[in-house]
Amino acid sequence: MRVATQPIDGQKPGTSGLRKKTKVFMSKGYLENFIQSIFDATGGATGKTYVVGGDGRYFNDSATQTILKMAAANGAERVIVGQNALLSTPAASHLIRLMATDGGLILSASHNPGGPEEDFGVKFNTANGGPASEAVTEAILARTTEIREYFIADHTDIDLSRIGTQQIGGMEVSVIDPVADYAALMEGLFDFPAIRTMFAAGFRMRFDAMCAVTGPYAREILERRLGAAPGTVVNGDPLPDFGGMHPDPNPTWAQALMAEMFGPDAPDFGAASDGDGDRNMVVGRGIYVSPSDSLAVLAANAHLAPGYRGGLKGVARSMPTSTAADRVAEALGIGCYETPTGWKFFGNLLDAGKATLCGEESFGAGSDHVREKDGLWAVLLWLNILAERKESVSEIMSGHWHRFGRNYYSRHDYEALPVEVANRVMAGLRDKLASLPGQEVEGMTIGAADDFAYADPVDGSVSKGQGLRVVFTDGSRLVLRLSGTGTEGATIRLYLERYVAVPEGLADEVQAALAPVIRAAEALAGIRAETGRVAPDVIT
Ligand code: VG1
Ligand code: CO
Repeated sequence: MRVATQPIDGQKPGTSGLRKKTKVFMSKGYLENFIQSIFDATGGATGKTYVVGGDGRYFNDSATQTILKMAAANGAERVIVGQNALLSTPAASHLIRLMATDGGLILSASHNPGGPEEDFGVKFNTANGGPASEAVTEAILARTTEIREYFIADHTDIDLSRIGTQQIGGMEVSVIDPVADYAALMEGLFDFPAIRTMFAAGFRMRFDAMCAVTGPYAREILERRLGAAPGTVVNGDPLPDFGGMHPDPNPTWAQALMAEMFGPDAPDFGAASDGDGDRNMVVGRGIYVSPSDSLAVLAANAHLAPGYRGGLKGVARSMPTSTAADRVAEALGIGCYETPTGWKFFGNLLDAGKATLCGEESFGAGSDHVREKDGLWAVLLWLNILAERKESVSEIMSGHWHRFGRNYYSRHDYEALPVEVANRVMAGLRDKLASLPGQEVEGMTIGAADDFAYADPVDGSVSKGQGLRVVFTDGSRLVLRLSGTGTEGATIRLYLERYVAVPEGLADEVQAALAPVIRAAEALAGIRAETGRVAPDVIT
């Protein structure tokens, strides 16, 4: 069936897909226009196969039905969909590759809250399993501005609870177990017997799935296959509103986990994942591991896991992520790449075999096993390392810092700012960048300052305006950029880093260690002065 439509403003994909208020996505033609634009901008859907699934948030199921009917009407040959429309982002990436499909549609606004009053989102991944490149998202956006019609099959809803094959006209719909293939992939990468032995010997863990998509994956892998005690996984049932929680695994939003890990009788290891299962937070007994440090530790120890025994080809990190991983890459004698924020920039490096491990300061880590960051993968690699080294998380961190030095690191988020105020702060700093080198602030000398631009070493494409950075001669850094995943106002992210070659000890207060850099940021960018805010909304 052909339906006439009109272009809708603002369908511009951000850092990771198109995210809007759920009500906006549910409004007439909104989802349909965007999906049709994806098909149109990528050469049509005729004869193609896709993977479809989402994180279980409100509207996930009916959006999936719409997409299935649209794929059928656009001539697709087959769609593989997770049972009950569920698929974590890394599991979807794996299926796209495993089944050699033409791409996938992932329904998620990731770590943003879900529900009728909250957020919804759609990500389009290409045949390599990774997020669409900027060139593709720009073509999709261009199509949304000229779209006049979309196609949708007049068909009853598919029973997505029933595993097996059904038809919509000439298109096959394969409803599959969302967990099985992913769990098998993990079993091939990690030493499950060694981890199982560790659990059998009394190792205790808490995994907070935050009522999001990772629950069924974590229960199957941690409790059933690895023998972790029943109840290890909490908040393990995906709920349309994530149980009212904010499924963002950081110390602020995963408060209950943090309290348990820092409380009496804490388990040996704690972890949490986000809405769509691509993020992870790792906590030891009484010690929080920053994502930047986690990436460095994973890089330094990955060879202990069977999947990485041959060593790493290289490491890549987003520009705002701390340089802790760079020190490991240097010691290992492997390549190190610095990309803009967002997983789409890692795809080429992974495809070209330049990098094996990638990571972002925003609780994302992953490898060349898929083309997305992967929360549970990071947790399993940590478990494999713990099982091999037979040390606690704090012993591993302390050993790492003594060997490589410590990159104190923190991110300060100022959320829901009026857009013009946020833009003014950014413009203020951007305008003075050229004059900064050589200046002294808070006893530190500025060595370099720029607006980060990235030239992709594989395809030569250039991405400009990826964050303002100020680097001091002692290796300290501050970075300022605007979030590209929010749905309300603007969020300024301030990233802070200070390197200390000989760390004084584990107990060091990170914010105190970063105090001079925090003061320098205020002196240079004046976020608090300009916004009237007295403190960040979220500190990670
Ligand atoms: C944030 C993070 C970024 C991450 C992106 C998607 O983007 O900072 O590192 O890749 O979310 O993650 P932004 O533009 O708001 O800073 V997810 O878990 O939403 O797929
Ligand atoms: Co996510």
